Amino acid sequence: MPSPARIMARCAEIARHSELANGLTRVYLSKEQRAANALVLAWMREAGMQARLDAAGSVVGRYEGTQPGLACLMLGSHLDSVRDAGRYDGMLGVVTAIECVQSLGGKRLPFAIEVIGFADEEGVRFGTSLLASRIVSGAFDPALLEARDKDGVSMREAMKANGLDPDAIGTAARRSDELLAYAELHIEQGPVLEAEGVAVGVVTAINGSRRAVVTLRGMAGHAGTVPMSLRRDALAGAAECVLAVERIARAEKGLVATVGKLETLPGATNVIPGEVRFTVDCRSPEDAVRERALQGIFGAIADVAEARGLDSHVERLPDFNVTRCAPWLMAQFERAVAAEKLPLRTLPSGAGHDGMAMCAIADIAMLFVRCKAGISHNPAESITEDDAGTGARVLLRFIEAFEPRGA
Ligand code: HGY
Ligand code: MN
Ligand code: MN
Repeated sequence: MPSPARIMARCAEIARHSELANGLTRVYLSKEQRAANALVLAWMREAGMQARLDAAGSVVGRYEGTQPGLACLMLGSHLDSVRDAGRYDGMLGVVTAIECVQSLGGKRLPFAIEVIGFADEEGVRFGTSLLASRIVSGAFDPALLEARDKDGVSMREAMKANGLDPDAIGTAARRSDELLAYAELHIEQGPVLEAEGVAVGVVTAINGSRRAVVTLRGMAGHAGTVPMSLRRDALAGAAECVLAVERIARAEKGLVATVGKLETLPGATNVIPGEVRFTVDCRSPEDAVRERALQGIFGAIADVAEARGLDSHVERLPDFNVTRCAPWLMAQFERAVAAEKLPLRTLPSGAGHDGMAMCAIADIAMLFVRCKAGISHNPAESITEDDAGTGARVLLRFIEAFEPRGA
């Protein structure tokens, strides 16, 4: 049986690899990620898998089926984190999948199992989410190799510093005939399961999302000499935009929009901000609602810029439409939940996940595990050892009873 204690201990152990002295931040291609990858590679081998890094730096473990080379049930999640994160977002899914393979105790199934720890899902370092799963699903845009992090290091340079060949990144892509399905265990990151006293939930769909980077340019000036009537204050304009984002999102049920990052230039107490760059993250269970809201947001930004004599530029980042989980896979998770004599709860995911990219090459499914007060992207993120065990037992039942589509 899977060991809940070992799952919790391993999530704690990975969490120690952080660029923060007190807290967890682990970004793509960092030295902290190299250390975490080494741990996960060792655990995969201990569980009887061949384990390797793929060309993008994601960790991949393979457990052969009854004969070598069979198509695989791919289980995964991500090993990077947001800034000042919790220790379960991503890591729980990878650690639990390894624990389930270990629990097979050498038993071979009529399919292979692969466990993948995606190296970059949050997009903290280079600003683009689902980077590693888009590479695996063949949707990588090579222009991203020139994206630079906050220190001016390009993805290309960071890959080389990690011993990876940027020009070989395409070899990490997988063909759809190699995968029977992609399944991910993840904390809910929301309050529903806890509110209803349910340990696990079967995900129906992942809300669609779009990110954008907005730049407002005004005129830097002396804080002591420029009269208020003559200012083109980029930060005051950005403040109006942030409130417009909130107002537009509040007007529609199920819609959420967030300005998570805002940079002010030149950033001195006695200088009127000449330039501001901020992010917009907009999501909805309905694509049309999200797109309509974004048109409203971009229109409000243009109006504020015009009224204040600011220049505005909106860079739209890739968007992901609502991603539906495959009913044939949901049914197999529901059977596993029933076999554990647990109440069944199905629910959508407000958070984004790698399945939004992996659906390009495989049908996807997700199993949520209850988390305390729904808190996530926050060091207070937590789960109970009991729920870690419940999630693992349901995932193990799903694996052992897995029937490829049309079987
Ligand atoms: O942003 C998200 O929903 C995910 O945590 N990357
Ligand atoms: Mn996350
Ligand atoms: Mn996540």
